Amino acid sequence: MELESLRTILGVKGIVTDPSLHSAYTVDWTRRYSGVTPAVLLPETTEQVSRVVTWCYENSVALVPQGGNTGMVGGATPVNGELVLSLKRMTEIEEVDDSTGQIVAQAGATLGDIQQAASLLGWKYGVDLSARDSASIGGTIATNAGGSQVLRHGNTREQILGLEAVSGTGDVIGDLRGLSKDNTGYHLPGLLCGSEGTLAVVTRSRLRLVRPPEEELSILLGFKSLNEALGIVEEIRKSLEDVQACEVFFQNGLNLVCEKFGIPPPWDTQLVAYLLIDAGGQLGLEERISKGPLSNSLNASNFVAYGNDSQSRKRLWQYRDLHTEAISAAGIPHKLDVSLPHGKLNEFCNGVREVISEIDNETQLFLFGHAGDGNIHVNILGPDPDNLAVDIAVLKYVASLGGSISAEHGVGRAKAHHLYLNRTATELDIFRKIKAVFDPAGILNPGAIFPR
Ligand code: 2HG
Ligand code: ZN
Repeated sequence: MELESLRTILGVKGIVTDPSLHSAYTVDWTRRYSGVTPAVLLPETTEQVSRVVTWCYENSVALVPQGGNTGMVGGATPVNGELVLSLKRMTEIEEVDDSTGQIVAQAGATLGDIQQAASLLGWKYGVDLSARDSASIGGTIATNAGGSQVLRHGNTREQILGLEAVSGTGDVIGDLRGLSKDNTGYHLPGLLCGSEGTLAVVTRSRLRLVRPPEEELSILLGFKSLNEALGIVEEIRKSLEDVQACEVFFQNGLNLVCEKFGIPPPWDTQLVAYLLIDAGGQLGLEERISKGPLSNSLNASNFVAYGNDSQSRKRLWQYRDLHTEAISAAGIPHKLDVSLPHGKLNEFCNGVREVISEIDNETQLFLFGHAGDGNIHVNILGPDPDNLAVDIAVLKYVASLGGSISAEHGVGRAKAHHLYLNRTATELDIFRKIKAVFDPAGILNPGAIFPR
């Protein structure tokens, strides 16, 4: 490939052609997807992104946009030798507007950078997830990332007030005015958010901030039965005041986390399920919570632990946050990020084990996730990476219960072949037509969302 023109656009520091320096960009976080690339492109400005994409459009060269490369569905992996367009050098936080509670940043700033910049001015960004220090804000927009506080603040899409992006023809589209009301036709930010780099490359965004709570409290609850734990989740969902996260994990995942990281378990007893509840609000949280839907469990249970300062909250959160790393250290898992409709979480968590063991009874199954959103991360160790029999059975089971086969991680390459389980042929056809309008040459992230 003739890369001289790209070198001219990006300068020597903006293009990496040495393959020995590519591994951080060509293997996804799970290690399940990998590829090769002729070059990693590292623009510093929207103008450079636009010139690069224009060149790719004119020369029919495919590229894979990439943020922090923390994705889990092969959505930013150059599996067919595409160029990698990394937004890593576009990290500027351009503005934090104290009067409106809005922040403007380039796509390569990390989620952690955004959170920190907001908090320095007394604001909070409403999205949080454990990869905060590596995940780029652009990547979270491209995947409409959810995380642990969706219950309170919604997904990434709900935070976006304006986007700037580069379409597949190299044109710069969108705006960052941040108008509270703007009904001038189709809502581009809503469409581009979650489009996984298949329609345009997000370069900058204006995001909504929220006021941080006066007080925060985490509560870990242990249960001897799954039904008991999940019963409370429905109660919590009904009375959302103060609750900002409601996470679930199980004994086998907790054991793995404690073993791998050498941390003591919360209690010596082997239980079944755990809920980690996070609340934030005006002072007096503990008293209000003790009178709410959790009151019975809090008063009656021996398995309750409180975290009311940052250190003790962190200690409780590590049991949940370290699941991904602990499982990854034990092998390369099949990861299925799914969501269930209200009232079906219990049935799914009880039934999925059987669905899997009917196909392969030597697997290890770890379930954990955002119970309050009905979002479970199904991690399966055992089957070969290319053996999809178990994956397909689980996804079909989810669809049969009315759930989504991709809750918050995106479709990427992992789920592209299974989208028909949730989308009609007509919808998929409309998707393809929309893609062709934004990306007529089909150069943006080919193979993601739409199978090649
Ligand atoms: C989380 O909730 C992430 O911790 C990762 O979405 C989930 O590792 C996973 O499957
Ligand atoms: Zn998650």
